[in-house]
Amino acid sequence: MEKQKRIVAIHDISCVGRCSLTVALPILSAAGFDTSVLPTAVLSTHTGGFNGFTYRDLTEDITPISKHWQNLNLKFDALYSGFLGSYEQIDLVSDLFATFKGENSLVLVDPVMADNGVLYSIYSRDMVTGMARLCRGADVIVPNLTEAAFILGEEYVGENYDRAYIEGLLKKLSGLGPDRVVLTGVSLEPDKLGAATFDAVKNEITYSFKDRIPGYFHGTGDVFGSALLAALMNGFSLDKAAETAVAFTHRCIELTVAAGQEIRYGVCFERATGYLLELLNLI
Ligand code: PXL
Repeated sequence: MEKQKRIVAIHDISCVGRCSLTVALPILSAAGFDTSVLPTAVLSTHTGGFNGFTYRDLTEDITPISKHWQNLNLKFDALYSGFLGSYEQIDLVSDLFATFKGENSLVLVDPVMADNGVLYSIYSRDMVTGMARLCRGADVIVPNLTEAAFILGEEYVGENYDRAYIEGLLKKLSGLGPDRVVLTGVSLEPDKLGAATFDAVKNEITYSFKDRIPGYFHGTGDVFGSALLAALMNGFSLDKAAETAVAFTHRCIELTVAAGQEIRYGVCFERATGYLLELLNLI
């Protein structure tokens, strides 16, 4: 039996409303990885759809945690960051990447900060330059179209774009540093939604789409990022990993709609775990 790979997921804990760590940890664990966590903040719920959520920023805990891990000589096969608790965490997380990655480790940054043309209300504008900086040091980045435009200092174009626009974004984002870019929430026909990828080493752009399910589903970026990482860590190409993540995320949304679940609680990814393992060729 081969050695188990170790991943650290650096996201917040939203106690209620599946997203960030309550999504990344179960998905990566189910895919067979030893998954450690570094919580960036603790919220009573996520910020999209619940009023009056509590917010504890855990910035102060990062350095002591890192020091302890250094004493343990820890290294991770993958480091995966998402929602950060403060602007100050940008440099702390950059340092974590440098300290805890091994020679063949994968650094995946999801620059979680905005959607639908709007920066999350808890963040100020400096988070945009911060996330752009964090992306420079990543191997793989997974922005949505809003985050991509913001990182590049461009206007958000809404639904108003074509294939050339997407390919421009992919190449410009890769030009910042990461060899592999996955753009989420891409739609080139009204009834299809999915992702576009650029692998700079292969100089290859690919697309993966499924039928669009109307609505806005919370936490799906984290479902997508976790499935993408699980596939990459199983040796899938970027193209196949994105296809896996699109198929899994689509199935999670489908099951959520079929079950009539209240949308703000996130998607029923638990019920699609078997499907993910099939997609990953693990069962
Ligand atoms: O899924 C992204 C995310 C993560 N964490 C928190 C959020 C959101 C999206 O709204 O509010 C706290």
